[in-house]
Amino acid sequence: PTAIRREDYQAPDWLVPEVELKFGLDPARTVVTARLTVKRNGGHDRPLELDGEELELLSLKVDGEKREARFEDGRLVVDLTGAAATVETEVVIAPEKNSQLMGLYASGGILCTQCEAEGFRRITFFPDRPDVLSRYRVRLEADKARFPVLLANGNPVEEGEAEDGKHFALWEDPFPKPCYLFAIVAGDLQCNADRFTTMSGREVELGIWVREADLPKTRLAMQALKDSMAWDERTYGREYDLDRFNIVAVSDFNFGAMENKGLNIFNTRYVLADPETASDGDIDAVAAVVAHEYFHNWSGNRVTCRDWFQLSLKEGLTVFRDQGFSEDMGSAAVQRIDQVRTLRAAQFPEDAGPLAHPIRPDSYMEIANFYTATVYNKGAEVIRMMRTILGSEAYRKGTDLYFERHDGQAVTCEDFVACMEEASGADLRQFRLWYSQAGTPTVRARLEQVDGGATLHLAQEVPPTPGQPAKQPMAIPLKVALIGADSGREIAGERLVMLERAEQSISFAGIDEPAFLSINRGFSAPVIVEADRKPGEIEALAAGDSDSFARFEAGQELMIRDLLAAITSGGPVATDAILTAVGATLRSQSLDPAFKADAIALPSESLLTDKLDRADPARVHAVREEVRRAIGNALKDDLSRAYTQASAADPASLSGADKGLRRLRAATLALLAAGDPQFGAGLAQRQYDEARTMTERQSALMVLAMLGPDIAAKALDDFYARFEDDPLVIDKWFAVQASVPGEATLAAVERLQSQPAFTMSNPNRLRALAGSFAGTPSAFHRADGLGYDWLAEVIVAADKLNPQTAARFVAPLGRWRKIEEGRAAKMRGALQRILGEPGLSKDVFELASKSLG
Ligand code: BAL
Ligand code: ZN
Repeated sequence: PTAIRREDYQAPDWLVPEVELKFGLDPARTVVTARLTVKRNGGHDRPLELDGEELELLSLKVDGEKREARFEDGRLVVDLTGAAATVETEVVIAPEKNSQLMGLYASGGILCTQCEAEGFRRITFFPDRPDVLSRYRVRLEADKARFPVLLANGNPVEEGEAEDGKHFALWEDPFPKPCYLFAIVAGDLQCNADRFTTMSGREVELGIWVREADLPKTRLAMQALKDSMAWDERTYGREYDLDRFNIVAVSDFNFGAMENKGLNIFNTRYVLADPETASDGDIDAVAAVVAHEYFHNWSGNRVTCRDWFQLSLKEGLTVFRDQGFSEDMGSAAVQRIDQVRTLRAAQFPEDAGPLAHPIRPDSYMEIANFYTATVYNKGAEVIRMMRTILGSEAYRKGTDLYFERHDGQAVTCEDFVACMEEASGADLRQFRLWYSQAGTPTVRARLEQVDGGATLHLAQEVPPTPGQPAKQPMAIPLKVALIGADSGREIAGERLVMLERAEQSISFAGIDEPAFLSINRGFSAPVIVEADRKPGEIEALAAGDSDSFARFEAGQELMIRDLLAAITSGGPVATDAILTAVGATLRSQSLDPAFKADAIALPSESLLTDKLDRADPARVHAVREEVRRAIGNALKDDLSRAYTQASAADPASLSGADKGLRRLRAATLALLAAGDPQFGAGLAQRQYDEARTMTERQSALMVLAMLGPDIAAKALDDFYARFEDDPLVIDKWFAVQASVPGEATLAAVERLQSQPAFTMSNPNRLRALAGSFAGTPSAFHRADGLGYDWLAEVIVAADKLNPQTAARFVAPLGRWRKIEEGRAAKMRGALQRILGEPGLSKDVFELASKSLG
């Protein structure tokens, strides 16, 4: 496979202003008739080239005349003489055979589509690129008994009966859109219907379409949708624009959800939720994803991407928008900790590894591989930094300008930044490096105090990444405050420091008491801070930094310091500072429970591994367990008290306060069980037996599973029997067992793989097993390398069905540079075996070859 490069972009030779599609829907044999109005774009004499994949062409006509088809490099080439033409094709596709879940496919009796990024070419011949925008008119015809509901983008125009027990529906979307936003659905679905009145008084019919049995589980998603619509009006001045907004839930889905114009298609996982079957985390994720997809209506659909290198234009911005929604709907402080945790777990390793790429990549073999934490989450951090630098008001002026100027266009990241500059008057020339340079910058900080003043010395370094050996200094916005070492109060209030050079010093006047440095408050920049700390400084900040994120961060820094010292020295851990910090957090009368839960959690094994040179995962696990045990033992009384208090959460309530209590209950239970397994087993079993919510049940089940298979057997059996008919909960049953630390987990995973309920063809189920296993370092990194072999086999087998989902499991093997040489060699061996497979997809080939790199 060859690489496609951003710098090679060329405007399309032909535009397609109008598209008329007719679907004769049948799972085995669907006939798609397409009538494209094409217009020559500029003064060239090149033919029209149409992408197509796995299409059986029945006929081709140009301006009503039959033509012989000609193919070059897999594309249908149509010679045209004039400035415009009508091109008609008739093709056959087989949705029920489509295991890639790209294009038109069948999921549990429902026919549905996924076109982003390049799935539309699996439905009909078309210039499948995001800068070709068309108005669509779509006629669907299908058996009425099997497919009573027929949906497409836009507004419904007509419906009626057809021959042989069939019926039809005609839909029109008045907004020109790229084909990746095309969608249709046919199925036996029921609707949770509601309405929303927009800020200008337009009535919108809302529908969430699911299988009848799932209707009661759509209430929370509907509420989230209405909240999102109102929030986008309030916060960004963005109003919905069609008469209908439909969401459909399907069980087999590669992504979390998809923002097709007026017809979002969702993975059931992000629609169906109630407290009995979904954890609080799942419920929050439903709201965030519903918001995300809805917000795309402006950031992505009305203004779209010129080419796929610009993916972060819509994804970074939309993640930032959904983060803002979640912050406003819940606790902003806790949300920010969660966001940073996600970034560190998923994006920092990407930026530090062989797959590192800028948020606007320069090249790709398979675009599906670039729906990454870098493009999404670091992309969101880049937008957030712009808001921090410009201020909220100028940022909003910038987005207003962007949406107004580029409405109906396919544009670039550069266009967005230009709007921000124009609206604010700021100079973002250097800031643009965030779009082009990969790698997480490290900022070294040292506070020097002399004679009534303080100087902050900063230095930055951006590490080399594949294809980018040398980097320029970035523009890094750091929120900084000084905290009195004795008084504990802010002696220099928060200010924004712009670090723009490799080294820079900033003065603070009137500082006449010893000061501690609170830096990167609120995580104002996605960087790694390495601060020179005075004795007692980090402990003091962990106990009382006035910024709640910085306080959390100081606690983490303290834990990381002591854990890493023990891991590298080979000796026991000095736990005093950790115990003091965790104890104080647990006993605090002022901290909110959700924050407490975050603050007492130890940094993950992966995060510790990332900070080490060639780590031994078994050693990392052992040291971390030793600290968990020490906390559980030494703070048993504090933990028990917090556990009991947290047990007062109202099971019927989804308020932030009650969710926070449940979070703290789970965190304290896990530590109690680490300290005293027998006591913990009793407590967890009781919590399981008495659970009224999935949050309580799942956290108890996880603790039991970690205590051992015999201890967990009863609860696992009960869990399966209780939720046998609920695939999303059975995914949890798989995930819990595959997430148990230790080398014995592989055998359990192999047994789970041969369960009748396991299937590789369902991405959620595959992720529940393989994703959970590969995400559990002490299970995956067996010294004998069999964990790697297992994953490699799964990747090869899954690749034959669904390359996009299979490729998602390659990255854990690519982290070999971080792991001690014995295991690293086995990881490389597994990658080599994958690459040796004949017929490997582009998706897996690209990631495996780069990972070996
Ligand atoms: N556009 C793909 C799914 C999402 O990011 O919303
Ligand atoms: Zn998105």
